Amino acid sequence: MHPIVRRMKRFYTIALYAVTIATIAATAIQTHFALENRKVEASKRGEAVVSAAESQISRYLEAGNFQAVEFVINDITKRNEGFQLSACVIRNGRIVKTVSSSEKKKTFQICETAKATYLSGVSEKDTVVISGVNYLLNIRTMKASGTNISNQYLTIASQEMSVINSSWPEFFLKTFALTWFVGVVGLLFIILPLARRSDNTKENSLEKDEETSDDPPSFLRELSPPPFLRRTIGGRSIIVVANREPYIHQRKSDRIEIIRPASGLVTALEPVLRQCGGLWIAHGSGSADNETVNEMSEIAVPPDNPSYTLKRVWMTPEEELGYYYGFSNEGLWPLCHLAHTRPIFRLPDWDKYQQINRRFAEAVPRKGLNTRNLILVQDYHFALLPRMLKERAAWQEGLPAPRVGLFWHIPWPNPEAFGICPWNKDLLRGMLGADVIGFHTQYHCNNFLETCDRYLEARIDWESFSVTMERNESLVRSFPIGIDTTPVPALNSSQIESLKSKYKIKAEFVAVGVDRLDYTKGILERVDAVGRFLDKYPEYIGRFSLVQVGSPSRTHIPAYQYLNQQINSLVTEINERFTSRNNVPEGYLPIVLVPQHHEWDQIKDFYQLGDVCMVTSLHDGMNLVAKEYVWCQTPERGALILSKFTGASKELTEAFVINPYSIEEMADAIARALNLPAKEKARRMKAMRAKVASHNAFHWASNLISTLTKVKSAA
Ligand code: GDG
Repeated sequence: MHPIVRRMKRFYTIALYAVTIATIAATAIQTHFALENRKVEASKRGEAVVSAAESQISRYLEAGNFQAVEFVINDITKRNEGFQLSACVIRNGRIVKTVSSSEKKKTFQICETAKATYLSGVSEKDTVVISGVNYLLNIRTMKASGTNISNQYLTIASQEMSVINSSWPEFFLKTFALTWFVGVVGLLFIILPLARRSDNTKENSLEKDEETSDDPPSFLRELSPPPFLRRTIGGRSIIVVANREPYIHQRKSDRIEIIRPASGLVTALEPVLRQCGGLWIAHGSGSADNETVNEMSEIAVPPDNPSYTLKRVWMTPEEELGYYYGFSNEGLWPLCHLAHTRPIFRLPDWDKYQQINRRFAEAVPRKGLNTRNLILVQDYHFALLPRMLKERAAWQEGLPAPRVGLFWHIPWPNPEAFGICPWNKDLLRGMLGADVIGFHTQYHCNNFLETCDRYLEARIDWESFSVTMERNESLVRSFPIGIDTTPVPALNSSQIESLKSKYKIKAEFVAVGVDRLDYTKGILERVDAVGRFLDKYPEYIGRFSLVQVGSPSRTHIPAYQYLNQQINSLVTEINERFTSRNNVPEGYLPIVLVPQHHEWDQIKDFYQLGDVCMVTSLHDGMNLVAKEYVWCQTPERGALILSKFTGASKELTEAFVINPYSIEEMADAIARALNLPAKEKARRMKAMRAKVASHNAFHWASNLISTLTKVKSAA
């Protein structure tokens, strides 16, 4: 949500409370004085009328003209104003007693007074005339004989007058409702259009908003954790264990460069630690990493505004080769992704995997840890770590163990596929040391439970979705991950043009792809689909380009080296095919490949360049690129093509959901996305944007953490 809109909402809520309280007070005061005034005025009017009438009555009574008396009294009553009551006792044709209300007295008191005064000394023979005028009630007048009737009349009058007394709350409520309604409607009329205007302005030009705002621009602003996350964490300390570090120090000749790695895990988790503090334990993989830490191998990060601690764990190149490139990325990565790359499991790699898991377990501090601490173990690099943490000697010696959560960022395969791994049982046993095991989708949770059912002697509870093994119960839940939804400044058209000229993009229509160069991301299929699109829709030759941003990844692994070669040769082939024609603009390339790492600020710009974003993964736990594009691109411009094999496709249903194995389907989807009417484009993008905003990285962390804080720790 745009900060101005957020501020408006906050202001609106406070204003609402203020108006309500002020209205209550004002109405009470107003009611009091208005009623008093009315009574006083009514009394005065009534007094004047009645006293004039009384003298008439007494004259007529003296003359024995009861008809005239009745007429006068009726006349007073018809005026129906003021509350006054008078009672006359007539004996032998003379008024022997008159009781009249006095100014300001409440009428029921008057009635009571009249009754008391009148009843004393009145006999059966006496004639009684009672007249009453009341501005609310039409009190009848009476000429009667005897106590009973008069008494009855006074009782009626008395009861009716109590209505006047109850008119205070009634009057109050009416006035209050009216004032409150006027206040709120007024606020709505002022604030809502302002809020809407500010939202629209943001879509078009966020920079302008920020110029006029008192706050610093959004990209400089440090967010504090949203209240729901602060509540969930409730003063607990968080320890993240992940292979990838959020900041890598790299030596570049005589200076040190800080790099933010291309990693979905870092994208989602780093904002959480940045806002909540804690400890991030990761592999120190940069060439200058050990020059920048203290004797505990720790460094405060982010470098420009430290808010949490990064602790680096060291490993030799040989260990990295076995644990990271070997077992994790040649074994588990292809095992969990249905991308038709054969997993490779080697015993030495398995040894290194166990060894490094143990080293990371040792890096988790022992001192002071108890059940209030939360250890969030990340991903397939650390399947053994949860059990190792639970078995640590210190905790067995009586100290309560901290709660351990394991989040698996990649898909979980079916039991047959997982059975390929020679150490499948060891991996499962290791994972089941965690109190909570999370996946992106329910489908992966189901696969996991079925896998445990197939390979372990463990109690599987399909009702509570948990697995109990060796006294530890692990809840298995889906926690779809999100991104940091800090507002992104919109580029104006001249910035977009200069970006195009920087990357030599000659086309009118641009599709973007942003990926780690990985065979699971369907980059070859995407490039192929662009070729097919230009074949099928030749009017776009010279007018459409795919800009493929690719961050080199796991380049030590032969499968990745081979992928890079394949991408390069397919891109070259397609570019040659469509640029050898006569009528294409000079310098035009159907596919602009940018195979290098970029900073986040540049990635954001690439997203805004894309009329279309292509996410064509063959298999993906979630895929954050899809969410980032939806968040960064303005709704009027974007369209998302999204593989149905991503976790994101379960949420972003307004995308063009495609099968990346169908080149035809992808080619047609590009055409449909480019030709989508602007209104429909905006509708789809806005709907997806709302979903991204309501399930951001903080919601993900909050859900995971709150589940973890609720479980009963076994140790
Ligand atoms: C795993 C799962 C799951 C890309 N190039 C650069 C760069 N990126 C950033 C993107 C995005 C992230 O990398 C990639 O996100 P993915 O979701 O595609 O993630 P994977 O790395 O495969 O991660 C995946 C994810 O974990 C989270 O749970 O969604 O399914 O495979 O944020 O913007 N970032 C920078 N420079 C680049 O050149 N800085």
